[in-house]
Amino acid sequence: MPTLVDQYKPLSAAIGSPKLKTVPKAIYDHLRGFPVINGEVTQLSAKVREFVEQSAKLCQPEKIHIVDGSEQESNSLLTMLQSQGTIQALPKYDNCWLARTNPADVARVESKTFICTEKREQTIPTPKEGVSGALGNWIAPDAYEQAIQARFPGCMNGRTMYVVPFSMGPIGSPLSKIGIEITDSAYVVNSMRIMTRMGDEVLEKLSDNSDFVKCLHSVGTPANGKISMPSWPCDPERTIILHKPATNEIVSYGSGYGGNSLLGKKCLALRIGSTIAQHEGWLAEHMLILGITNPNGDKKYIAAAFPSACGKTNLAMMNPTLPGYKVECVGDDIAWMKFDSKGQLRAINPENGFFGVAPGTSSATNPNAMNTIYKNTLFTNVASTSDGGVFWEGMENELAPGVHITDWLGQPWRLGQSKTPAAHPNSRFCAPANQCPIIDPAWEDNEGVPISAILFGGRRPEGVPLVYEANSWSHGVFIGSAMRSESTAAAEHKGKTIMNDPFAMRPFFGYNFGDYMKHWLSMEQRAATAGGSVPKIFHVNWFRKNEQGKFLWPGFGENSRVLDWILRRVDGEECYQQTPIGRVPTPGAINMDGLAQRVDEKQLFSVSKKFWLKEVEEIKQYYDAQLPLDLPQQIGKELQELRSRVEEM
Ligand code: GTP
Ligand code: SPV
Ligand code: MN
Repeated sequence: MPTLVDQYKPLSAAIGSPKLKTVPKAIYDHLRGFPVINGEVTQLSAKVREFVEQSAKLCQPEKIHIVDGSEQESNSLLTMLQSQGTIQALPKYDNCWLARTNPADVARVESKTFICTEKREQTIPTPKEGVSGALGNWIAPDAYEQAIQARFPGCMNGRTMYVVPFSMGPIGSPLSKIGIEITDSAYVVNSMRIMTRMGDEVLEKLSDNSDFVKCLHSVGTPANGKISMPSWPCDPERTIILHKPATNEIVSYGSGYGGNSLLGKKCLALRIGSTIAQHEGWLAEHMLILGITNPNGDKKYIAAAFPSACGKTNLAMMNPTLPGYKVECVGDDIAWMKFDSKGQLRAINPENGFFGVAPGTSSATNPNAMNTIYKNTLFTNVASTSDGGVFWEGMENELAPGVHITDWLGQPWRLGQSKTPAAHPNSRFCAPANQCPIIDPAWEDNEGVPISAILFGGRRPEGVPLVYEANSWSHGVFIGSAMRSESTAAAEHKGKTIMNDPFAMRPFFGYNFGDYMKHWLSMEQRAATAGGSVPKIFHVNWFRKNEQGKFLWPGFGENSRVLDWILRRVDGEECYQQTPIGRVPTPGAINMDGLAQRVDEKQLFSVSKKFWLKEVEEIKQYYDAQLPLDLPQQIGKELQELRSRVEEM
């Protein structure tokens, strides 16, 4: 009889697994007979070991791989993924890879995402009778268990179960949180290595009774057992993303895509994160963080919440067109923010990489992103070129002459002729943050960077000015709660409709949005008690259009002109005029010197009574339908006051 070690040596060699650590047999017994092909069980704290054992018992993998985070490990997993046809090499660049997913698995699935609490109203506001709630999905504890039992038993049969220890936030920062993701996807392991701090170093931080967020993920297998695309197994029919804040648990089944499978991101850092933040008195938000230095050398940090695919990555990495300004990037998607002992709001980026929208990214619009992604990057669902590179909509001017393009589905594609997009509209690059040429020197500071202003924004083709400032903190919280935006390809929504997306968090709230607003309102007192104050709040809209459907504002680097005005407002300059909706720049206050395109400032800043009466009415209808019982009084009052001001226009 060969020993277990002998038995599995050839297997691990076959998949090009990293060095097999010889493990005493007793340890296999500990993991109930599941062979461990990488790492050592003794590395695991008691609680982690228990979680791994329970997961293995449920999922019945062929073997277990404790991920160490090394380059050697990553390389061998990439080689394996390549031999399976999941990824292809992009020899034009350095260590870059392209994954093509099953076309049925290309975005987050909001309708299949649930939060589990004892009572429904802990998760979602109670809508008006006959109205379906649009602020998250609740699942009862017994249904949660059933959902798991209907999908997970034996789901990793014949597969490797990877144990991924990761830290959201710099390892050891008092603001960071540790998670353990168990997954049967090597694509996920490699993506997590980019997006989080991952591997041995994280395990070392966990003592026997340290807590961590338990994340269980499987790409699944369809109920009929037929995997339609073996290079990208998934189970779209039964996909489900579950969260249980009471026990800090995340369970995801059926999808390998982004926010559905890289569980540190939206699941931990936002949904579970927001519930932890509520208890601990801080904020977990869908926000970029940037540092901006003005020509006098004065540096400030700004956080901004825009819905998915509405410009966070672009703003976070912008090259200002205004002379003398410098922008540096702390993070492009998520901010964890807490008032320090002096009452100054401080933010960390819990992530370690960028999972950015590819289409629209180019040397003209975001050169810093382009200079980040040509090494050590994992692309998903972009098009490829015959010279071993990538292509997507927006890169037309960067094509080498004579190259052929293969679209994201693997079909030949011709510029100017093909009727379908070359890259999926939600195709992404996954690249290490420290490769960004303008990464902020303080981006990994344990204490976080001081935040001077908070921006809300969205895609508003009509009626909403380029920028306006809230009159007060509670007015700002109201503006966040009333955010709306044109839907994008980042989730499963069809067509372009204006959707409510409060705080850009609609898909990511971990608890009742009414309580979330109360939590935000309470920050003013929290700051004051500590001897500080809350940052100013602004609303921006880069996407207003004229009658011909053309953008009124050039956007991208030109947005520095808006940031300049915002910074001057933070410094107390009287460069605003009061309107019913808030404070807008006085004519001429936005620096338009040297702007390449002529801008219709009047149209860009106009605040129309007709539009805003309708907007106020629609916000009211939204609150009445979605939050008849849960709307904080203060927010109702802000809406009332806005209505009166608009009526008096
Ligand atoms: P998620 O990663 O989904 O959260 O998206 P995001 O908010 O980071 O959006 P991103 O910066 O990737 O931008 C999405 C799309 O909006 C891209 O196609 C950009 O080219 C486009 N975009 C970004 N900023 C601007 C702008 O200032 N003006 C215009 N017109 N388009 C912009
Ligand atoms: C978003 O949709 O806001 C993203 C991409 O940042 S995902 O990670 O898929 O959530
Ligand atoms: Mn996002």
